[in-house]
Amino acid sequence: MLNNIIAVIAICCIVVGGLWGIGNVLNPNEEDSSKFNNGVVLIAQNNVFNKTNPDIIVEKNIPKKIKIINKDFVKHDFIVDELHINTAYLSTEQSFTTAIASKNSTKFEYYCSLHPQKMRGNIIIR
Ligand SMILES: [Cu+2]
Repeated sequence: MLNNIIAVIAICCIVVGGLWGIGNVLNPNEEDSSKFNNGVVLIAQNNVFNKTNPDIIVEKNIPKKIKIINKDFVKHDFIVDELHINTAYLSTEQSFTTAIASKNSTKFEYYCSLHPQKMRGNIIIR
C-alpha cells in the first residue's frame, strides 16, 4: 500500500515536471525583449515604461509587435492617439500585444493616460 502511494506520488512528479518542461519550450519567456521576434516589450513599472520611456523605432513597411506588460500595482494603459491604439487599463501582470506598421516616415507619441506626465515617449517610423 505504501509502495503504491509512493509510486503515485513519483508518477505525479514526473508528469508535472514533464508538463512544466513542455510549457517552457512552447512558451519561451516573452518578457525578454531580445527573444520577442521583431518586437518590443514595454514593461510598465514604477510609473515609467522600461525605466526610460524609450523611443520605439519602426522600419517603414515592416510591422513591429509591441507587447505592454504592467508590472506595477497600479493600473496603466498605453495609448497612441493617431494609430487608434488603446490597451484600456491593464491591471498588475496583465499584458496587451499590438503592432505598428506604416508606409511613411513619421513620429507618434505614446503615453499612459493615467500618468501622462511620467509615462510618455515616441514612436519613430523611419
Ligand atoms: Cu500609467
